[in-house]
Amino acid sequence: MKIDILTLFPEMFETIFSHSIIKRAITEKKVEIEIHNFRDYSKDPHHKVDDTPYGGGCGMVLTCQPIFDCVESLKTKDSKVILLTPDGLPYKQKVAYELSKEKHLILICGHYEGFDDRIRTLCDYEISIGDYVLTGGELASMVLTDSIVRLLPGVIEEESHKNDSFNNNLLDYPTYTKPSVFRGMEVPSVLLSGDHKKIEEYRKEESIKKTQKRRPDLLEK
Ligand code: 6GU
Repeated sequence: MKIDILTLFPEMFETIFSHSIIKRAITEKKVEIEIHNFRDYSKDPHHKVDDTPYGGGCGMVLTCQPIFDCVESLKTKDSKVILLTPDGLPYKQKVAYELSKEKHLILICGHYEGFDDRIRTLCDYEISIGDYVLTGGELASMVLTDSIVRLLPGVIEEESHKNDSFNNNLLDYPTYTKPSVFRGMEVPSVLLSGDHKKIEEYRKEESIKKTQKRRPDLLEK
């Protein structure tokens, strides 16, 4: 998979993908991630990328030209263009799975007070990562990239994302490791029993109990 990210703040991405699983996915060529400063595409003599809103109001609005030119220079028949915006569709694990099957993603990070609404015509999807407002789409594009790359074939064992929270609308069961007693807190004895059928039942029950307690909305789906 190739992921192109359009931003005015490329420095924000310098370390985020240089660690752990995403770093390994890049080294092993499971994914290629490229950061583009769309200011470089501005045809304005001062490389301006924003202007005042028609109709008045406060703040500056991202203009069409640099973003259109940047997207059009990257886009192929295999591309899906995604705008990160608080008024987009809520991002869910199911969407991450769907996007992980694509060959090429182009992520556009909005910034400042907003963007010219005609930029939406470039996009296949508009996505929000939650009901709160960020200063820009950069963090959101990092969230999408991380959650999608871990699902690419060979990046982590499929067995480990089969049990992820939100699969089957259930939260994860609790896990433990050595020692079996820490400061008087004991690991549930069933996990030490070696009875795999019982362990599986216990985990399923714990998943359901936790979901009922913390996220009953998931069970209603
Ligand atoms: Cl994608 N962008 C911004 N600016 N704020 C957000 C968001 C995105 N998702 C939730 N809040």
